[in-house]
Amino acid sequence: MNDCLFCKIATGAITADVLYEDDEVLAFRDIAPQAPHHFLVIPRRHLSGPAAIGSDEEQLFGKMMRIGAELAEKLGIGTGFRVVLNNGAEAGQTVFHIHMHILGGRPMHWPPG
Ligand code: D5M
Repeated sequence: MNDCLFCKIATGAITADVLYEDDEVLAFRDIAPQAPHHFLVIPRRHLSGPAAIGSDEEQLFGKMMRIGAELAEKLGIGTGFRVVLNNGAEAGQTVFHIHMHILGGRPMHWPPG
């Protein structure tokens, strides 16, 4: 998708503070962190959001979760981190390329806002 911000990050057209990358998945620090550690895990391939996950993406989504958890461990927040996926504007999604938020390094509260 030509106008997708995270597709541009995935191709390197826009720079990001990349924590992990391979041929399918990329993880980078969120530009507006909501916790001491806040990064995003995305697939390189464009997918609009969680509701667009089909059976073809099940393995990829599991991989995104594994990479997020491994990075959390590496950053020292492996015992306490939050995973957030927003689906749709009503839920607070602002970038319509699926991304898994991983946040940690401070106490988390429930319910989330
Ligand atoms: O979250 C979208 C997230 O994307 C939000 O936390 C800011 C982050 N963001 C936006 N632009 C950038 C760039 N250029 N680098 C890193 N992070 C970015 P949502 O769930 O859609 O509300």
